[in-house]
Amino acid sequence: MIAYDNDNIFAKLLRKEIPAEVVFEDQDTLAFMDIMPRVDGHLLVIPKTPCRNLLDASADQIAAVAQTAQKLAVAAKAALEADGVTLQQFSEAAGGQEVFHLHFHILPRHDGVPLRA
Ligand code: DGP
Repeated sequence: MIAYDNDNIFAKLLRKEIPAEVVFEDQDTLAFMDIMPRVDGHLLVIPKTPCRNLLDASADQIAAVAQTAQKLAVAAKAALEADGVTLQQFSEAAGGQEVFHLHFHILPRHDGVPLRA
């Protein structure tokens, strides 16, 4: 496993070195708007503790992030009157990961509206 990089952008965001549009926070997780939304209401959920991706995550980190993701999926679907929700997670560059701190994408979906590239 590749070592966790403390200078990744979400680590900086957790240290409040860069701003974020935070929508939810609890003891273990933080959720904020994606800066390059692929759909209206595109959210990201991250654990507050260091974790590179799903391949590196503890059971506690997965549980915490999944619980927050479910909470926010339900809330976002209701708030945006969406028809469904897509949850995505990319691990390592080959898997499409660009920021190397575990995150789940929450993408509220409306019938017939594709994800932006
Ligand atoms: P990926 O690692 O491929 O799952 O994608 C990373 C996502 O993080 C991408 O949708 C854009 C988003 N992102 C990158 N930099 C920032 C940032 O500085 N702030 C926020 N809010 N989102 C970011």
